[in-house]
Amino acid sequence: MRWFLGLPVVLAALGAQNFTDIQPSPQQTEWQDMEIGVLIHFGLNTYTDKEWGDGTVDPKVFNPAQLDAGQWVAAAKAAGARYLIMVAKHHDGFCLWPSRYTRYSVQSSPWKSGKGDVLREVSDACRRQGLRFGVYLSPWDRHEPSYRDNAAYDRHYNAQVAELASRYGEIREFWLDGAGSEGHVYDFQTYIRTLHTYQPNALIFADVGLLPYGDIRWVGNEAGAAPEENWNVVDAYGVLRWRPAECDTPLREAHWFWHPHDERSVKSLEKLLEIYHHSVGRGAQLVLGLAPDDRGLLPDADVARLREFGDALRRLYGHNLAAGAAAGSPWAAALDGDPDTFWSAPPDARNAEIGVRFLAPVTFDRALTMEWLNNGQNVQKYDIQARVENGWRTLYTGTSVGHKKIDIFPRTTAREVRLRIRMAAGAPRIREFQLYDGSH
Ligand code: FUL
Repeated sequence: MRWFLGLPVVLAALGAQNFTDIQPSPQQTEWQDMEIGVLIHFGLNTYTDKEWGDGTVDPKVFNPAQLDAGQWVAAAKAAGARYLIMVAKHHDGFCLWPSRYTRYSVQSSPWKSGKGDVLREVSDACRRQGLRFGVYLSPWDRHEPSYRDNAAYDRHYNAQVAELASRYGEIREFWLDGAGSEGHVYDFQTYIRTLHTYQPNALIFADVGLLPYGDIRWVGNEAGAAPEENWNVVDAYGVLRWRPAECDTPLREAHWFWHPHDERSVKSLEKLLEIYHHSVGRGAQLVLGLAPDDRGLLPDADVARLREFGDALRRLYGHNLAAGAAAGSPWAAALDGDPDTFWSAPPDARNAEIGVRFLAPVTFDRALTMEWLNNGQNVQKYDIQARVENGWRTLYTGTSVGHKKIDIFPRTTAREVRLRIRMAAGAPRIREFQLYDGSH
């Protein structure tokens, strides 16, 4: 559950907003292009077989003798992840960096004789291997004594935000998780102002109650599934804003932290592909939860599954058949496999058609469509059709497209395929229309 009930929401006194006028920020479109990230949980819970610690565990249990952040980052990359969010502090209050504002941290652990800094190791490894870095700092803190006093805790949390934002280089995403915080009032505006002072490009992930502050929204479940109809602009307390959805789901069934003898709960490749198609394939972001074990390493089973997942994606989406029909086509910018170019219908058009004509029949079982979002999300209704012996056959009928839409249908062989956009809120702009054969 992630609700901040009783959060005092300042309603922006804005005039009437029009859905189709809302556009993403450059930081948001850049973030949407990353598509896959990981969220890493590691801390005292790793040593106590718990998902939620109560803040009383002695930091002496924390001693990851083989900690290797480079291994975590390499495993995430093999799965296709482009960013990593590190849980710097979970609900138990234990800090993975040496904070000046508490002793409940790595400083009080035997690991590296209290001189270690997990955040430093992870942020360095991300930069070395080319992943963007983000942090999760739980507002709910079951250890910190000042938590009982709202104003005192605001000062504490805000000081920790400043520490994180000023010490570890770029923070791309800042996770505000609402779990456990029912009834507590936080000064989020000040926290975010502090964050943005040091990190003007950081995007705020926020769940339901925090939506007014969010640049990225929680999709609403931990199953890794966005709705088939997925709009980037959502209304929060009367304020329309671009807030793309992020789908967070753990690699191991229901477990964010590592637990002993739990290899069986590593999700199957088939399950992960379904999750991918229900998240990235529906225009949302996928964030897989990874959990290093008590040695400080991702277990072999998890590393192997992440690689299998990445390999499967590279195999499924490695050969775009539509690119073969790009040369000389009026829709070449949508067919060329280059997401930096797009085809646009005339400004007044509210429907459009993109045709793919091959010299010889091709066999495919899925289409991948991407909308050019800088001017807003427009497509509302579309069909994917193939010309077969007795005319056009509809292979798929969809609603929204957004960043990316992957539609899987019965394997079909045809020389002509078309994307028919039947309704759009503004001129349809298509970055990519691609075809793949996933069953070869
Ligand atoms: C939830 C937390 O309560 C879980 O422990 C985990 O951190 C997940 C990602 O968010 O709200």
